[in-house]
Amino acid sequence: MSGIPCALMRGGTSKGGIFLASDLPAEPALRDDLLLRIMGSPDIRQIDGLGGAHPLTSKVGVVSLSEDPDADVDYLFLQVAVDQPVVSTSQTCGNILAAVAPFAIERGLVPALEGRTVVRVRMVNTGTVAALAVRTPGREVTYHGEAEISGVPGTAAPIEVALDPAAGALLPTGNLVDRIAGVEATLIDNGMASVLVRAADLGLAGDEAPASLEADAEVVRRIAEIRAAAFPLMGIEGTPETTTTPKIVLLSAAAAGGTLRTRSFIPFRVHEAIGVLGAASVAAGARLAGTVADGLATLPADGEPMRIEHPTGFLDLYVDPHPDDPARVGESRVVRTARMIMDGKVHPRP
Ligand code: NQM
Repeated sequence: MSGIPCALMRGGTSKGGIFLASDLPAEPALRDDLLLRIMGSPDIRQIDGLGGAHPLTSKVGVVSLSEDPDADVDYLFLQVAVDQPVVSTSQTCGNILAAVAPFAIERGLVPALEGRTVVRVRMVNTGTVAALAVRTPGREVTYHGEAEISGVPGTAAPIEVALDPAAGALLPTGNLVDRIAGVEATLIDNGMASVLVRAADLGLAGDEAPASLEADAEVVRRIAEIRAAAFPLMGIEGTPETTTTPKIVLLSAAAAGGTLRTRSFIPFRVHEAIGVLGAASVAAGARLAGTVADGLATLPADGEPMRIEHPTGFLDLYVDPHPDDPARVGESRVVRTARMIMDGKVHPRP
């Protein structure tokens, strides 16, 4: 039994297998076939693999040294579908990104400095770069610390994440609001292709539990209609069946002192929290006057973070206004935590 070197890590509110690219086949079809067998897909319980039977725990990060002078490492994100034989590269993941930085240090791709080590990561899926500051006392990664993030029990070492603005158009249709599938929507991409819709426009309060939204056949049907209408307008490659974008995010006024309250369809299951880049895209929508968030969002005072409320708490992040263009936004900054859960060898299903 030889097995494949693999770290099982939590990154933010997600979990997945993190691999060195050199430990996986270079050919995408062979790599994807192997990852399906490693994660235990397709199977709603993923009983025969590493996957946790939910999209948030069926994720893979592939890491290698970068040739980009602006980055230390390249990070390819792969979403392994739970119940379909599908592996998608159509999005990146800002939560798993938080695991990639300590992994790169642990594997010796980036030398640890005394105290704090910044890892510059090129997100291969989107072409944008993020800088992550990892605590490295004694030149070793520590996962222990005082940072708390909603959706994860306990505390851990903070990882400060600074995300460049998305490389492509923030508003793919050029409009602040489009009318699609009979509803007003803001199609926006600040790192995650997202469709912002007012919960009230679908007859919802916006405080519904993820399971109750998933169980509501009419809501599920409307979300699918909205996604199908948005898909061709957002310049997303592939087909709605084999991609995981756009995400549909329902907005309502904040209920706990934040900027906005959200419920995110990613795109079939409802997120228990919210994705990092998903939140950055919502926050960008809140920053621009005239989007569907206008009138619902309560913007923070200068210097304060935007607080995106979600089903298990909130995600605080800074999305700077653009210095000279009111139709764009600047850098996004957020604190995440990560943990090495297991580092060893995984034995794929034959
Ligand atoms: O938006 C879930 C997650 C994500 C994505 C998803 C993410 C992000 O929470 O940056 O992190 O939207 O599929 O892992």
